[in-house]
Amino acid sequence: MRIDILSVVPDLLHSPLQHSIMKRAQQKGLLEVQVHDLRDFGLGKHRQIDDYQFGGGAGMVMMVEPLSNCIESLKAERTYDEIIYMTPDGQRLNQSISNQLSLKGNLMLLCGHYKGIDERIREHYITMDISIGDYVLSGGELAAAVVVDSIGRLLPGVLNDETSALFDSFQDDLLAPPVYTRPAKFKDWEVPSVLLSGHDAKIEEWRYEQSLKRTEERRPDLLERQ
Ligand code: 6GU
Repeated sequence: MRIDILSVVPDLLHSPLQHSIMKRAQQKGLLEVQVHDLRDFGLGKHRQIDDYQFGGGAGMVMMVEPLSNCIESLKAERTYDEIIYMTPDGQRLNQSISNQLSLKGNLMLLCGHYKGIDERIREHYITMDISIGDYVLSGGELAAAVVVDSIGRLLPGVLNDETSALFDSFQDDLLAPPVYTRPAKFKDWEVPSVLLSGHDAKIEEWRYEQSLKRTEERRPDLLERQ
């Protein structure tokens, strides 16, 4: 999968995608992420990319021309399955959306800033709008990093144990069960004995019960969805 990210603060995106699982995904050639600096498409001597909004009001708007030029230059190279605008007024990201996006070939993510982008870009290029939750971030970059991470780890071959994404919280609309590692006893805190029993079927049953209990207690809304 290839993901192109358009940003006015490309540095914000470099570090989050260069560690751990995202690093491995890229090293294995399963994921290619290219970050594009919108300033490179800015107009005039000052490489202008934003301007005052028509009709007045505080806050700058990202201009149509630099955005269009950047998007067109990428579209000339390949076909995009989705051109996604990262915005608080988008569809709220969930595991189901990440699963669907992980099946695509080429994605473009456009990070908004300031008051947003000229609406004509949304009308003519954007095929999907994503928000990562009901709060406002200074820009779409951190949200884009969240999207890339959640998609990247789902690509076949990225996780070491191919099955492990299947047991993630949310993958079946249940939260993940508690986990423990050595030692089996610390102070007088003991690991549930079933996990030490070696009885696979009992362990699986216990984990499922714990998932259900945890979901009922913490996120009953997930159970109502089923
Ligand atoms: Cl995608 N962008 C911004 N600026 N704020 C957000 C968001 C995105 N998702 C939640 N808050």
